[in-house]
Amino acid sequence: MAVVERVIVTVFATVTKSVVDGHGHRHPGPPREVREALLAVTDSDGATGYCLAAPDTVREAVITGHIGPALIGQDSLDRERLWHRVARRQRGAQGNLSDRALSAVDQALWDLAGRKLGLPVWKLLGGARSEVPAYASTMCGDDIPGGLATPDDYAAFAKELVSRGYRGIKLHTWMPPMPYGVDRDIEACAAVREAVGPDVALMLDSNHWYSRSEALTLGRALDELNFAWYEEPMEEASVQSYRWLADQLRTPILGPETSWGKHMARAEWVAAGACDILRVGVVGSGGIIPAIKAVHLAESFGMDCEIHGNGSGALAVIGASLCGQWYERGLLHPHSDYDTPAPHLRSIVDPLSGGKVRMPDTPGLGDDLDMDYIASRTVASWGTGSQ
Ligand code: LLH
Ligand code: MG
Repeated sequence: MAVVERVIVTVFATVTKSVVDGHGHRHPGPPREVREALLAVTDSDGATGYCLAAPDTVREAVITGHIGPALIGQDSLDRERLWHRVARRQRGAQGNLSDRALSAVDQALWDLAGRKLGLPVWKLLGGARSEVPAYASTMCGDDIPGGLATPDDYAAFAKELVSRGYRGIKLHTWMPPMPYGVDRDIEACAAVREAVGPDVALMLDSNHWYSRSEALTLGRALDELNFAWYEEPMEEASVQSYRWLADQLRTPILGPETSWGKHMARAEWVAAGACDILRVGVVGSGGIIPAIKAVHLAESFGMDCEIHGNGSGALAVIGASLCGQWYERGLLHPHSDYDTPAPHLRSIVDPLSGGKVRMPDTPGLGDDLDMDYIASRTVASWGTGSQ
């Protein structure tokens, strides 16, 4: 048996071409230097697994106070047991041990297992499909000329996305702090349907803070436009509001995405009849372990589960099940280049071919980390365990 010997976080400088607005939405921007963290878990055989994360998510107190004590000396292949050891510490951590930290640790452990056993994680998890259709997921609306500033901008970009091979497009329309409401969302959705015709699947992710009546007005328009799903128009803590909405619309309601509560919250949504398609994320919902539980839950109820977000963790879960139709490729924008890897990666994990993305075939999660770049741009590191 090999045991976890150390957990190390390396913070490095890299470059992004996006800006984040005051409400947390990403938009295209000029190149700027940002800090990123690489979490590394190493066992007594010398096997290491990695996961990229925000430096604050895996800050020193989280690693030395919670992750180290839960992992060091434990069998490095016991992903399920170790996930519970970390998750149980959240109750007493006073908000300092987030689901995102739990996810980073869980992903690193899966990466370690895959590298050690010579298998991609999606194979290790079960192996169900080697490729999946990708939908183009747009950035949120903005006021950038030639960007996503008007319904016509969305329509023009949708045509461009179809010409790149996408057979599904999800609009993120204008969110706060942008000042628009339901009427403009409807105009954008109608313009896109008109632009791409009836055969392209369209989805909407809107606002996140509409009232019930606003969400219903918008949903009725989506019914007319034959949308494939309707995502997060309201605060997801109000499960009854989603049940109320789902009861009145033909368009399937998809959720929850941001709700706290891992797979257990998803079970509550299914039991309440609050969604028609289940949603879970690897990064936001606590890792691969809870995401797989949510996927199997949905399958047991004859429902699809669509995985939130892009990246290697999402692909691992999608490749391991037949439940769910799509991979969320994005966020995309007329002014941003999704296909050029960030400087700390040698290639992207999800190139598009014929409207589909193939599962990675390298052992582990499949992120093509440029370790030389990371080493040469390291600005800080911390960790726990024997060095
Ligand atoms: O609010 C945003 O910027 C997007 O909605 C973003 O969170 C995106 O990840 C999403 O919701 N995708 O489904
Ligand atoms: Mg969403």
